[in-house]
Amino acid sequence: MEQQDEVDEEQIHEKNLCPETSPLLHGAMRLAFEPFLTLGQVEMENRGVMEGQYKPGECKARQSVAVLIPHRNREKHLLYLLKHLHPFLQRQQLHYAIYIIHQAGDAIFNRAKLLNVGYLEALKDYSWDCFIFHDVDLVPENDRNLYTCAQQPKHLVVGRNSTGYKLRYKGYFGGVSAMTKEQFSKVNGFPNTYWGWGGEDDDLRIRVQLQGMKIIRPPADVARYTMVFHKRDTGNEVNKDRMRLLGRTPQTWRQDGLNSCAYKTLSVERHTLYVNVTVDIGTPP
Ligand code: UD2
Ligand code: MN
Repeated sequence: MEQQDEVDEEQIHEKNLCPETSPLLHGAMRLAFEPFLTLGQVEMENRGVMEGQYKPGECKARQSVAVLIPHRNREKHLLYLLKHLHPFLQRQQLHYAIYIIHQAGDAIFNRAKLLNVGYLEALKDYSWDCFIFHDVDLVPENDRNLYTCAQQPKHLVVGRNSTGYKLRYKGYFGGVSAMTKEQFSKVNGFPNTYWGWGGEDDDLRIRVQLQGMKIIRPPADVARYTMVFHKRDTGNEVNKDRMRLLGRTPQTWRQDGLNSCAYKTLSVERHTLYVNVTVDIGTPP
């Protein structure tokens, strides 16, 4: 394994860096959600992807990006996302991998903690430059919305179909966001203590602001998503404690985050189109 990596690195070294703007981009595209789509079909359409990972053949990618998707019981959404995201990322000429972080059991859901686990587990495979924290049900509509990291944390969802493509509120940082390895470790990642729906995205924004960083966004006409319709899941009830927790973030962020993320990895399955990490993240105290 080790040796194989070295050979690959050498071959890449001889390639030129990919252009700043990929010549493969299409811009805005119509998305189709075919009811009879299968995983096998999506695999056939993405022959360059192995164990969830892809490197452009034609040039050396400018960034290595891990896409982290928290997941439980949304198989259809996952299939649609894989269908659209793989070609989208390939048109951006990125070296990338897709990680699904699957919460085991049916206790209350914890999106933020799953994303911390994804970050820690993905770094065991490769020293990724950039992490994309990605809802399973959001499909990007325009490939000029680059899944790369910048000098500042980046929020990629300005608008989506269900909210008239308007930013929901000024500090909104939910849905899909991009942070470098350094930016995310500087804020100690997400909190682990938000169980159920809501608040965890605002907590991450507060962490970012406490470090003097500023959230940037692509232009509104580019940062557009379709959210596949869904109702609130059972096991992800509104977190009634979220406002209280958010008030305490300046006091808690140092103790609650990457450095306190305790979990048990139950399995790591390397499927063709994604790495599936099944994890026991426990239950609220
Ligand atoms: C919003 C945010 C989301 C998050 C959430 C509050 C947008 C577009 N998204 O999403 O980022 O901040 O509010 O927690 O504003 N999930 C599962 N199975 C479950 C429950 C959740 O896979 O049973 C995952 C899945 O990736 C989903 C994400 O968690 O997309 C967020 O949950 P949601 O889609 O139910 O919440 P939503 O759309 O209000
Ligand atoms: Mn959703």
